[in-house]
Amino acid sequence: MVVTRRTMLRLAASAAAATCLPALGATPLTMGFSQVGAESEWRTANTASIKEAAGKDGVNLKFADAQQKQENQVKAIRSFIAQRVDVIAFSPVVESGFETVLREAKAAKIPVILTDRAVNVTDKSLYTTFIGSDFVEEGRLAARWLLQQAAKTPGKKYNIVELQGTVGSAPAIDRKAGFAEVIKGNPNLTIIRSQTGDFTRAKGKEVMEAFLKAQGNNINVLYAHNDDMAIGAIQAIEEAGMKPGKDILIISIDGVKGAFEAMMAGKLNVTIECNPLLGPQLMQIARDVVAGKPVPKRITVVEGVFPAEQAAREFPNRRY
Ligand code: GZL
Repeated sequence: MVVTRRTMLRLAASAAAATCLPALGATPLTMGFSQVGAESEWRTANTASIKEAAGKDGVNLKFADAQQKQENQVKAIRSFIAQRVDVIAFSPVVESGFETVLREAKAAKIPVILTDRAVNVTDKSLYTTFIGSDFVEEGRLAARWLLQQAAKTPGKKYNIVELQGTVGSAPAIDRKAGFAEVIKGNPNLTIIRSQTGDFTRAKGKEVMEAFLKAQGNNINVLYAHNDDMAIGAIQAIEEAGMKPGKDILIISIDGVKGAFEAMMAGKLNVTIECNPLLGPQLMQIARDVVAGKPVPKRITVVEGVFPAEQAAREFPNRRY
C-alpha cells in the first residue's frame, strides 16, 4: 500500500494531538526556565519533573541552573528575553532584587510564571501566576507536631535549634514565621539558636556542629527547614555521641526519600511534605498563559505530614 505524504502528515498531526505534542509544522512553545541550583534532593526532583514534563508535552525548554546565585538568574532571564522565548518560568533563589529584570520581561511582552518560590514585588503584574507550596503552613505543621509531643510531657522544656534555609529565600522566611507563630507564648518551647544552613547537607552538618559545641546536651529539638540540612545535622549529632531522633527530636520539611530512610532508621521524627513535582502543572499553565487564557494568580499544591511511624508504609509510594 502506497502511503502518500499527505496521509503521513495527517497521521502525524492526529498522533501529535493525541499526545498533546504540537501538531507537525506547529512551532512548539518555547519556555525559558531559570532553576535555583542543585542544592538538595528536593531541587533535583523538581528539575527532573520540569524536564520530563517539557519532553512529554513537546515544550522546547531552555534550562539554566543558577548555582544558587541571583546574578545568574538575572542573566538567564535577560538571555531568555533576547531569545524571544514564549514564556519565562523561574524559582527565585531569594525574594527581592528581581523587579528590574521582570520589568524588562514585561516590556518585551513575555509572560513570567513563578514556580516553587515567590518574589517580593510591589507591582504584581510583573508575573502572571505563582505555583508553589504554602511555606508558612509548612512551618505551622512542623510546630504543631512538636506541640503534640510536648502535650505528652507536661512541664518538660524543649530547647530548639533551628537550621534555616537560604537567607532571604521565601521558604526560609516563611517556614521560620509559621513555626514561630505556633510556638509563640508556649513557655516550654524555646528556640535557643537559629542559623542558616543554606538548604545543603554540608552546611547543615557544619552549623549543627557549632550548635552542639555551644549548647551540647541542652539541645533536645532540631527544626530544619529542609531534609538535606537535617540529614547533615544527623551526622553531626552522631559524631557528638548523641542519638538523633531520641536525644534530639528532629523535625524537617520536604519529604524526600532520604528523610524516609532516616525515619526508618529511627534518626528523624517527622517530615512535612513539600511537593517538587510541579512539572506537569507548569507546562499546562504555561500553555494557558501563552494562549491568553485566564489563570489564577496563586496556585498551591496539596501536601501531607509524615511522622516516623508512617515511614515504612509510605516509602514505596514516594516518587522523589
Ligand atoms: C521549597 C524549595 C526548597 C526546598 C529545599 O519549595 O524552594 O529549596 O525545601 C530546596 O530543599 O533547596
